[in-house]
Amino acid sequence: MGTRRDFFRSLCRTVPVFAFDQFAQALPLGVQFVNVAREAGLKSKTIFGGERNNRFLLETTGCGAAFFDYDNDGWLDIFLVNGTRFEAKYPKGAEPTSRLYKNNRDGTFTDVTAAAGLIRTGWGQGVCVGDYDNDGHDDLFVTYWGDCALYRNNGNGTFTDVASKAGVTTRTSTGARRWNTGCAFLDYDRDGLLDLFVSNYIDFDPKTAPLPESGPCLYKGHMVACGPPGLQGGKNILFHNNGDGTFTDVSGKAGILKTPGTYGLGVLVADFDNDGWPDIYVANDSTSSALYKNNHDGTSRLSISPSKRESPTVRTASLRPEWASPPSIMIATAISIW
Ligand SMILES: [Ca+2]
Ligand SMILES: [Ca+2]
Ligand SMILES: [Ca+2]
Ligand SMILES: [Ca+2]
Repeated sequence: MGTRRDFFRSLCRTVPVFAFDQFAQALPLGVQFVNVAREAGLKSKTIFGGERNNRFLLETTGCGAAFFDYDNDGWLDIFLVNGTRFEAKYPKGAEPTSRLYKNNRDGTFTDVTAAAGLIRTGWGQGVCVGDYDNDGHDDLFVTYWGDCALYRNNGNGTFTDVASKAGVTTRTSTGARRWNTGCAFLDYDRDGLLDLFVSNYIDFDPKTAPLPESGPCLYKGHMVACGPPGLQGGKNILFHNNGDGTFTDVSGKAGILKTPGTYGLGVLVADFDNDGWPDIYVANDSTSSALYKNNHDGTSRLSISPSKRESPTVRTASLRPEWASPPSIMIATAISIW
């Protein structure tokens, strides 16, 4: 940590959650931001749900972004996740897609999405960056409602989605469609290979999801779809990197599933207790957040304990009092409701 690149990477991993000490170091008081997106060429429209009305909870979260140097030229490029709309019919070739912008080194960017092989339309959510195969080229994991994408960086300006082959689509055996949200690459067992954590909001099915007219939920006088309280919370996943291009779901033996179902959103990885092993923080909607302490115990080194849950409305880390000087956490939830 400490470099500008690390700082931006922390943003990419955890769209709604930032490590406050990183944030404070990088942005001194008095800094002023000017929106230069249009002048810089970042003109693609972010699409996520209905333009005038949102019927489903799924339409309310929006998308993440990543700053990373995909072509190793020393200049940060930008990947913007995009969503779609239930009701819209797009002409072929005009469907919304996530975007990769190459840094032109003059304050502007060029859209290289198609050339990079990153065209895909779906309900994209979050993105995290990591070189999971240690070839020197940063790869992308993009979460979706439905199958996630693991874009292997081919090192020549193109990417290939290898999620299926790698075993990280998060597709369920029951057919339930996970609403994957935040994600993070981390080497939880310190074997030199980046593992992958994916948070889940709920398993969402529009056929059974509450609608605004089904009541009785109101927001500022308007009928809105009820949730997430009352809905079955999702289960987070920890994937172990096998070192051969595949991953294994170790959520059960790692203790990840011991956490009651929650409405997981952003994910932050940091060594909260300064023991040299990365821990995992998940910002949950409407319930207390979860802090998974890495136990690095014994031969398996897989045991990670969920933090003790606190009162239902508290959105803070359940930091253990004996932990010395843990990094502070600032939470900015990405949820927007009408
Ligand atoms: Ca670059
Ligand atoms: Ca790589
Ligand atoms: Ca590992
Ligand atoms: Ca630790």
